[in-house]
Amino acid sequence: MSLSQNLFTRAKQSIPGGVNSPVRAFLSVDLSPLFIQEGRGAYLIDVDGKQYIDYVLSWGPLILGHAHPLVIDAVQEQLKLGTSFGAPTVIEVALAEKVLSFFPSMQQVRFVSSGTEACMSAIRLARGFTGRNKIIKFAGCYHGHADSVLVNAGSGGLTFGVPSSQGIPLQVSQDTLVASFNDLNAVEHLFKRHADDIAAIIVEPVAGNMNLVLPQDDFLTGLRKLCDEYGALLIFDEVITGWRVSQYGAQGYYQVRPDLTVLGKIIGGGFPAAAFGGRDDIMNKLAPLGPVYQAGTLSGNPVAMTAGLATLTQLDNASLYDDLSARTQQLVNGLSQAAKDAGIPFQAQAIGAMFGFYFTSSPTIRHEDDVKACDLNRFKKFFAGMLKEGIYLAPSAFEVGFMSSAHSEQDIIDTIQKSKIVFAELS
Ligand code: KE4
Repeated sequence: MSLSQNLFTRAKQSIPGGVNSPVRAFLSVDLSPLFIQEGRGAYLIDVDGKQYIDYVLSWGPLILGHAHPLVIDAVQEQLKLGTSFGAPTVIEVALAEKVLSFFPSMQQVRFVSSGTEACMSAIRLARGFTGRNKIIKFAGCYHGHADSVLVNAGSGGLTFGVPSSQGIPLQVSQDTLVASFNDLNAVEHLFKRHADDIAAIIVEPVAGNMNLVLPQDDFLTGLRKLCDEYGALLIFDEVITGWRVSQYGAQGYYQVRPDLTVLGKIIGGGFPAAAFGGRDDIMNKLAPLGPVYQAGTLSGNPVAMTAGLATLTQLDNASLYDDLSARTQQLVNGLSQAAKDAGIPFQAQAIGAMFGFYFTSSPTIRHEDDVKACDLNRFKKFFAGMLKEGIYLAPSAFEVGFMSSAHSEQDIIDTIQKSKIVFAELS
């Protein structure tokens, strides 16, 4: 038994499933999870001392890699001043200004402690602003685990084949309308049926919780037009895509302007932080100015704000994104060629510093059903083989991979080389 396996047995005595977030349990890949001792740049070191090239990066936040010295130094200085005050600080204002500088669609931003909290608050704000109740989401998209969006959810909800959680009152889920990603006709049909009661569409503009699914040419502009036509708000959940698909998120990459944006992961630089923001007329509805209540003990926590600001300060750099995109594309091209050489039906794609791969010969991945039709057993074997070779991928066929500026050219070459060994075992 490895130390990780022993620790997992111990963890299950005191924590449900031995984990504090379901996807970490490695259930969908039928393995025991690694317990991590340290993160260093592009690498994870587990409690048994084995090093892995990490393409999960804490599920996206660590675009600069683990323990970036500028982030660590800034946080250490802040810690000497205290950890939390429950009062305004200059650092949260500085981070707010920095966030707004990347997203011109946002005139104000409110910090919270998780993407779930940010999505939940953005939806409440949209309902308060419009006076309407219903929202439209997309099958396979994940917006955290608040009741109103844990319907046909992606990520863990999809990984475990339990698209809708128990414990959600029927009357809550009835206000959540679900369409298929990339299906504008389905969205228009919902608007025609519920015209004056749809408060908002919430969408991952690039889906990252049913594996990577890109918006097809007119999808995002079509959502914008429908929201304008029917008086609903367009909410872009950019918890993954913010500073990931480009330094200006998916809204910058596709040039589509949402009314509200949700941000998370990278914004906290590895600490618990998230945010939601948008136009003044919408944000001014929020307490203490307006009637939509939202609050949080650790919202704007100075340590998390410090880590976020230290991170975002490094991201105001076009050449960094050129390098990230090039490295991600190099990885995807290398994996695709290795699979082809081994005769394995395999597709892979990248956008910015995120990537997805699929065991299928179908060249198009347009929505959740296309991903579910892929060979999930082959994914499991590939995941296990790569882990054995020291490559740490997301332990689910419904998640994506992430690149950091700490990944070297040699790391990419090594990853591709090791994939050749694993693909050969699959053929
Ligand atoms: P958190 O509450 O986990 O901080 O954020 C929820 C969330 C909201 N929106 C999007 C697009 C997200 O991807 C997430 C969280 N992502 C998952 C995995 N893709 C986090 C990993 C986990 O659940 O453990």
